[in-house]
Amino acid sequence: MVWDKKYECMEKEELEKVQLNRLKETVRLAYERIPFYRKALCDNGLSPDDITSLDRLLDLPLTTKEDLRQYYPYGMLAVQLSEIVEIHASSGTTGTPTVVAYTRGDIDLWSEVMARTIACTGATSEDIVQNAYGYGLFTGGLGFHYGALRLGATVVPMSSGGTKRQIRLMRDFGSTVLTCTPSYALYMAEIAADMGIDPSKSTLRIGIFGAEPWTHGMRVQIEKVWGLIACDIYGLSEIIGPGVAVECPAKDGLHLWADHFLPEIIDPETGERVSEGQDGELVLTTLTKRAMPLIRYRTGDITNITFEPCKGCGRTAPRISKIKGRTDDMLIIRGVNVFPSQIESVLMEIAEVEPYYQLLVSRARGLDELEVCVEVKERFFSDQIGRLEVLREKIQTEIESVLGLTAKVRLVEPKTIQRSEGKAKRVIDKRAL
Ligand code: DLL
Repeated sequence: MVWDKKYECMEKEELEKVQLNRLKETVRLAYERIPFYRKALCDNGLSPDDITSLDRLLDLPLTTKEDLRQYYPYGMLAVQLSEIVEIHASSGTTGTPTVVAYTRGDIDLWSEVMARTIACTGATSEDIVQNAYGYGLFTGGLGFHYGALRLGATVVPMSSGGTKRQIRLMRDFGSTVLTCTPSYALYMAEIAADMGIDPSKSTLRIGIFGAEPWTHGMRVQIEKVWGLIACDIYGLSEIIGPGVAVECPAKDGLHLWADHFLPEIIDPETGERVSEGQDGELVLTTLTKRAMPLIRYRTGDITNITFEPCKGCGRTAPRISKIKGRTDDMLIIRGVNVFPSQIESVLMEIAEVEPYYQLLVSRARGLDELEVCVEVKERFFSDQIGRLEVLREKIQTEIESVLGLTAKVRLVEPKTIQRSEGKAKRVIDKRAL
């Protein structure tokens, strides 16, 4: 079902008109209410009246996470604190947390884009949505909650964790849609099997998984084990939370709601825009948010964009490719740039291993080393040592030939790599410890 046909299927020229009008309002709001943006515009000799075309966006400065941190906690608000009805924050594991705030109107907007997002995967008001994203300061839980309510579906607000209970209630309630991180979806299937419940026989028909990078290979595994259609959802707290982009069942890129979030792809090194289809960093400008409008916000996420209408569903909303990784997650191992997702792609093609792995980066005698730890399927692990050695070498050669990278491979026993109920920690960088 198309939730909002007018905007999801709008012709490009018409969409650009909507975007320009909304951009003008956003820039004016930011200029008048947020000292950071007033200064940034003045420093570039610009006033809101200069935004006469979408191209003028290029004259506006980029905003970074560092800028938001500097104005912690309320310095980026465009409204009085009394107008704020809800606050979220990123976990802040890498520094000061980033705070995001919503007016009542912003919550309404979030509910709307999330209803659109959930509907885009094929879910309807008839569905029972088991929401296993964490409720709390993380935007996943409440974002899905508001969206499912707006859609008119039945929401089961499980939050993450309590995995056995999740599985029992899933069976008792007959949940048809599961929402959680892809790594948690896998873990839940494993626990279900341990409980003697066959996950592929569950009532689930759709999974809406995101908040962390995951490859197509991982999708195949999850779809098989649960017997559902797994759609990728993308979003980030600073922009609104989940609800920025999502796949339709054609799974050919994530539809980005460009009437609310204006996308650009830039070269992360030079800041220049790259052409359609080329990989780069996603930059987003909010077009309809009141409490914390953001202009040209650097997401750090690497993707590419296409404006071709979707052959699967007919929506014209532009599509971004699955996120490859974050600019700051890219590993540079002896001069070779590699994203963890590229290693995941290689591993998912190897039949003898489980979809559980971890990357350990260290430095020995001034040289970076990468060790790939991956779980081996039970029936192969009990095999003779010789065969395991052959498997180890096969994985090593595969990584080398696909990525041009020499990595050590360590095969570990099933169920030894830590499981995740939220965002998985795939990389342990000992160089930073
Ligand atoms: O993760 C919002 C969210 C909740 C999205 C639930 C989807 C589902 P943050 O905690 O602020 O917000 O983290 C945002 O997570 O910049 C990406 O690096 C990463 N990320 C989010 N979705 C995806 C995805 C939420 N589908 C950061 N694929 C983003 C890859 C993702 N990375």
